[in-house]
Amino acid sequence: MITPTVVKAMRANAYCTRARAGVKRGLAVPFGLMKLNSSPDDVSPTPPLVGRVTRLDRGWSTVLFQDSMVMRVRNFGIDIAVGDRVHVTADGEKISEVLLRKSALVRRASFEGALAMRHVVAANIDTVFLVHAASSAPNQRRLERELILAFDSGAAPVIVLTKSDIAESSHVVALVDALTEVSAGVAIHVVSGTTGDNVSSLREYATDDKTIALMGASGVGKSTLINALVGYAVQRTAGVREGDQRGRHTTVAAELVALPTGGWLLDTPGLRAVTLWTSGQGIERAFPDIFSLVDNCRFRDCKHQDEPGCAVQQAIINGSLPEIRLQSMRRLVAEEEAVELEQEEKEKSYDKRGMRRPATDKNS
Ligand SMILES: Nc1nc2c(ncn2[C@@H]2O[C@H](COP(=O)(O)OP(=O)(O)OP(=O)(O)O)[C@@H](O)[C@H]2O)c(=O)[nH]1
Ligand SMILES: [Mg+2]
Ligand SMILES: [Zn+2]
Repeated sequence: MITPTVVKAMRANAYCTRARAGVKRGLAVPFGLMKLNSSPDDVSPTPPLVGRVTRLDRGWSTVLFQDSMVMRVRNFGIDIAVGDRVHVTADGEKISEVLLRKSALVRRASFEGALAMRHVVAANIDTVFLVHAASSAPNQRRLERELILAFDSGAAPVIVLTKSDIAESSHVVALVDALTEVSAGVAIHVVSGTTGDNVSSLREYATDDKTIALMGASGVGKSTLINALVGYAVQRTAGVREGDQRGRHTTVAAELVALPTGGWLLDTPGLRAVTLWTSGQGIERAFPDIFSLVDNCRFRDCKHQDEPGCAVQQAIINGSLPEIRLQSMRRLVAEEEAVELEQEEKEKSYDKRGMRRPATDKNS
């Protein structure tokens, strides 16, 4: 059985030995990919095994196979993310194929001054836990961004408020109310990773082979929650800063952890900024309150500014839609359009210079 201990063992590099020993002995396939009892000359073509990328470290992928075999292989020039399902070359040296992703959590990489680049935070996920601390002030603007990313990923978002043990119940009620205003109908769970309170309400998402990615600011308690769900300390955690209660970026790389009961948890480093990538339906799904009003505007091309018969402006006037929400959506649409424009410019410059475009990313 794949246990968190097995996944952890990968870090110690000890796991490489099985595969490498096979290669050193001159076998055509890694030890773990051979049929039992077969000799080196008798390696019949077996279909390549599918492994799951559990961690990435500077050009190296850690890949976990179903029989608990773990390999550390090169990923030369390929677009790969934690959670990807992959094939490894017969010599066990590198990834030969990344299988089509069923979902991907993508954000804009935050390199200052650089052209827009996408960063796949997690691949093949079913649920995204958007983690906030129940003891902190509500951050509606951050949640809006996270919801867009989650909806665009193809996975289902769930809002999880941790640290209920140190939050006043009146504060939690006000927090839930504030977040519900912008939550697009997504379920909200209030839990404590430290005491384990209500953590069982999250188990319904962690069944079979399902994968849950946890996303949130540093210090909100993602890794602590993973430890609570797994049942023991599989991920490192650390205290928040005294002064402002912000985290210390304890988790530095995304990591996939297998649950002993089946299913997977994908821990991610705390994001300072939730930057958007080009969107599919994310914005529409994160702002259903505004999009349902738009249908009632008198003009089909209404900009929702000062046009007569604008249902959006009417909702702001009668107090059912906070103006800040419309402003926020406008900013987010503009941010996505800027990324799209940058991408178009990039493609044009490839065409002008007669350069080949980068290989089409089948996974994007
Ligand atoms: N009281 C209380 N403390 C918690 C809870 N969850 C996390 N903490 C504490 O908050 C601090 C940060 O927790 P982590 O789990 O490391 O936070 P993280 O979100 O993984 O942070 P990064 O890895 O930096 O992104 C630690 O001191 C935890 O003990 C909780 O439910 N209750
Ligand atoms: Mg962490
Ligand atoms: Zn309008």
